[in-house]
Amino acid sequence: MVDTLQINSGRLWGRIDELAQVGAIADTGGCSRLALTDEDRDGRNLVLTWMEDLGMEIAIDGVGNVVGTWFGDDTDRSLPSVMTGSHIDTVRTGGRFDGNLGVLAGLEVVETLAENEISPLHPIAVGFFTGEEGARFAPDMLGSLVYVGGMSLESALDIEGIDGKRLGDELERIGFRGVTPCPGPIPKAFIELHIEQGPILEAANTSIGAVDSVQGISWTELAIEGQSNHAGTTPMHMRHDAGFAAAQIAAFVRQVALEIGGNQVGTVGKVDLHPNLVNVVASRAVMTVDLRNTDEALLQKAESRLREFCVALSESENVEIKSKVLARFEPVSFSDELVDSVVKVSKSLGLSVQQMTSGAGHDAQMFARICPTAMIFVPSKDGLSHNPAEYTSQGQINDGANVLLQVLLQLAKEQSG
Ligand code: HGY
Ligand code: MN
Ligand code: MN
Repeated sequence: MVDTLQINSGRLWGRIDELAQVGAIADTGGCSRLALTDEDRDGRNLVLTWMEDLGMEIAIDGVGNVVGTWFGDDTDRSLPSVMTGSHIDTVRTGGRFDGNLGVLAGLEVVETLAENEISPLHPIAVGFFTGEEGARFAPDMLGSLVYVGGMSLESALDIEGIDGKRLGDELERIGFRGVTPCPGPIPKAFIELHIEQGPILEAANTSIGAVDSVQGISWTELAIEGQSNHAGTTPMHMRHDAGFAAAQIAAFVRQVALEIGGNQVGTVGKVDLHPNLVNVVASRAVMTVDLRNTDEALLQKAESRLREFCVALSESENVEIKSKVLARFEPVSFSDELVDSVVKVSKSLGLSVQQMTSGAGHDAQMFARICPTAMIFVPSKDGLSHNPAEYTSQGQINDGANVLLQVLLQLAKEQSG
């Protein structure tokens, strides 16, 4: 009986642990696998092995997205896949669940169907998409953006990383410059399981989040040109201090987020000073600003407040400030019907569930451009993520993966259309 089918919790937990050993951060449960590094390559090869062991047909596209497709004995190969997946690249201080859970739970669903000889009508595809974090090569959700046709392959390959490397060269170097064309085949539907990475579900003591939207994202790089000078001899009124300007901007980002209030958030996560020495007034600062809001108009307001602040600051400090957009995605809404099925399946499994938006960006928000899409969240302990101490219990993982199993089965066993 498919309704009572359950995933193998121990097997999924074991794979999460095994993948977390790749790029493991010592003395923590976390891992560091920035996109297209050796660690990412090793993680990719491990997951590829698991896909091959499941007899999946593997497609690697020009930007390194990997999609494994599984066909049951009675699957109609002419039908579009029902797709799930996420990412296995991490931030530098990554946890073991962010992204990895969605990919490995997808494989677990396939293995559960295969060992129970259940053959859905539609093929089931599990993907991991290149550079979802955007931390090394911006924007975030890069691979899935190319997969859905939101960015050309050529422009993606020419993206320069924070270390000056070219994305296409790194893809070649790790052996994941595939030949499958981009954009990729349009799935019947896309459903992604992910940890919440925030405090909402835990605070509400709710097991499942039925995610109906993703907030807007605005990433800007600011390059501030001042003048290096002696930290001791230069009178204060003669300084053009890029370090001071960067600090002012970081403080302003916090201030404008609090002033706008509501769902507005903002942070400065990266600042590089030059020459970065104790006794030299910094001549140059390169920094990033991450602004987000569920409301597009308010996000634009935050962006224009930042621009105005930078204009005033460049005059008062007599520095030049140049800005470059690293990522800009408007808020995205998911398919009501698919969100509803996440709610219904959760309830049928006796799980508490609430509808919610996502504060983080996800590959699903790109698939929402081409097919019915939704997400399933499970709680994050203390709301922590992008931190090696990120944690979700095995029971909570189990709940989320069983919801994914049933939603995928519903989608895959019906006739399309
Ligand atoms: O930045 C994000 O929201 C995601 O972690 N890529
Ligand atoms: Mn993620
Ligand atoms: Mn992340």
